[in-house]
Amino acid sequence: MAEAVSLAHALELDVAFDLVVKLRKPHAGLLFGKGKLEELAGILSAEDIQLVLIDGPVSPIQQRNLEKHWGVKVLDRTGLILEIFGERARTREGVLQVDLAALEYQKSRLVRSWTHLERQRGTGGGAGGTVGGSGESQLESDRRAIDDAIVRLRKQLIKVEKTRTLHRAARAKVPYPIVALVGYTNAGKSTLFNTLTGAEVMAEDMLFATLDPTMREVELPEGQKIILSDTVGFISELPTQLVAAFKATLEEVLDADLILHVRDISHPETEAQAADVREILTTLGITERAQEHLIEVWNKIDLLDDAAQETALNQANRDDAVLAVSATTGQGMDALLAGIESALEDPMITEVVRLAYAEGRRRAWLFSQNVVDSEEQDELGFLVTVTWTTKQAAQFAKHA
Ligand SMILES: Nc1nc2c(ncn2[C@@H]2O[C@H](COP(=O)(O)OP(=O)(O)OP(=O)(O)O)[C@@H](O)[C@H]2O)c(=O)[nH]1
Ligand SMILES: [Mg+2]
Repeated sequence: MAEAVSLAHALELDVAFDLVVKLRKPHAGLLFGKGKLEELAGILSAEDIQLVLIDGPVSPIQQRNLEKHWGVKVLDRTGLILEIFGERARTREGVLQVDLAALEYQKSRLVRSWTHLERQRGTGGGAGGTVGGSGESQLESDRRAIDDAIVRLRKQLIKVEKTRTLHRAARAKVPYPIVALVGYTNAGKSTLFNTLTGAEVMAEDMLFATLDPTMREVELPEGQKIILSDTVGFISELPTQLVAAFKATLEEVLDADLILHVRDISHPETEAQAADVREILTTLGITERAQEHLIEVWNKIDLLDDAAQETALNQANRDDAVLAVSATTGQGMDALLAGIESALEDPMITEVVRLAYAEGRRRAWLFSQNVVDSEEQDELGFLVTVTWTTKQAAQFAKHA
């Protein structure tokens, strides 16, 4: 509920009241049972409420019926998140991506309603038949209009993405590894980005403060330079339309040499948030092995009490893949930079290894190391695509 309220605040809405409603069985047409429906109607009119946010999925029919019944606007979680993204989008690509996601959402919610049927053209007797004449219903023409708009947007997006691919290619010529910050919204990615780069990206106690990716150069203690990237945060039940629309942007994350998973370790739901982030990374095509290679940055340790802070620091001491920091006080920044440096010394690389049919044992070794992405065969033997560290590559070479 706290998160739902934060989402509302992200749109600068005044939250008049919040309520957890237990639904034993959602009503198909109205979501709520009769009693609850009237109880809520009473509160809505007493508080003069204009908008009801339902933090979960609401079917198009339920939404329409509830709006009619209560005389207010109803938004579900996906609708709300799309609104926030719509307000935040700044770059041309961001705007196009959000528009596309919103249209996909709208399309999935077109329902046959009475008003639509009444406006049906080309059917019905008499003079009605001359209007439009196609016999096409309003619903069908709405759907077609949305489809047309989607096609237009996709074309524009492809153009913008091409430009960005060029930029990316230019960056690839710079021999600096890319380090990407990912994490749940409000985890402190932008604050960390600012602390590490001296930049002034907007960092606020607000969900989805960042939408468009930002990159900056950072020098590590031993002089190695990297490019650090800050990007949009994740949230549980991130609308699939948004994941799809932002795929191009997020794919840059997949391309990073190292991913830092920034977590708000002081948040009561930190474990669930981390699980959501991992799930979204998987959806984006980040393999399990690549995820094992990422570094977890446990942020906001300044907010933990002494005992919890000690536990976090101990865990970070034991585990190379965990670093405990505070982006606001600067605690742990040196260790973080050093951690990035050593992780980059042994980066994951993907390559194709050729093996003759006689090299069954070497092939078995690859599988035992869990580094195989895929495999093909030709008349000479196996072509094994592997993702591994340089250390593993060297071990494999020794097995020759
Ligand atoms: N106490 C404390 N607060 C922090 C720390 N890091 C970030 N914050 C606060 O957490 C809030 C969110 O920080 P952001 O940096 O905007 O978070 P983000 O991950 O970029 O969020 P999105 O862009 O919305 O995904 C801000 O109010 C920060 O001041 C920290 O280490 N300690
Ligand atoms: Mg941010």
